Amino acid sequence: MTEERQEKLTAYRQGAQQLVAMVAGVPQDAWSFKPSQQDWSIAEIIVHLTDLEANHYVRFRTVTVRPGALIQGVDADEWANALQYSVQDAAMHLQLFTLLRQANYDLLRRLPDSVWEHPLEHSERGHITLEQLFNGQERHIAAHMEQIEKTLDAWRQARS
Ligand code: NI
Repeated sequence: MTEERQEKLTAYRQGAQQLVAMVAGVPQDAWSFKPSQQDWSIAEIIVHLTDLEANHYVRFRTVTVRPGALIQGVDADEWANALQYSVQDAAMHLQLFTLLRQANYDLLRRLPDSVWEHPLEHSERGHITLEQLFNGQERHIAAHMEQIEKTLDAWRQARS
């Protein structure tokens, strides 16, 4: 295992803890607040993160077992609307996210180097490796944690 990959795996695992810590500070009233009609609420962001983690639960396993597998991308807004993120139980999803990420981390940290090079065919990103797929998912949470901060700021301003 390269040092760089080890660091990314650690960051990936810590991402769940950071999200849980951040959300613990969000008042219950703020969870469903939408800064605008188009923006997601914090609850919807949590469901989105969980759906992507669940997708990657399957993707990481599929590509480990079957190199060259076809992986279907997710249109985030399409999923949010069709799956009614706004009425989903976000607190339950946060628990699910934490478990899925823990299970993914436990799988990934044991994979031999050769498996990290397994190719896959992503419907939007094209021909990539398992390592590139993981790197994308590791980075995904940061932008949404920033989005949660901004949404919370907007909620505070709307109340004052
Ligand atoms: Ni996203």
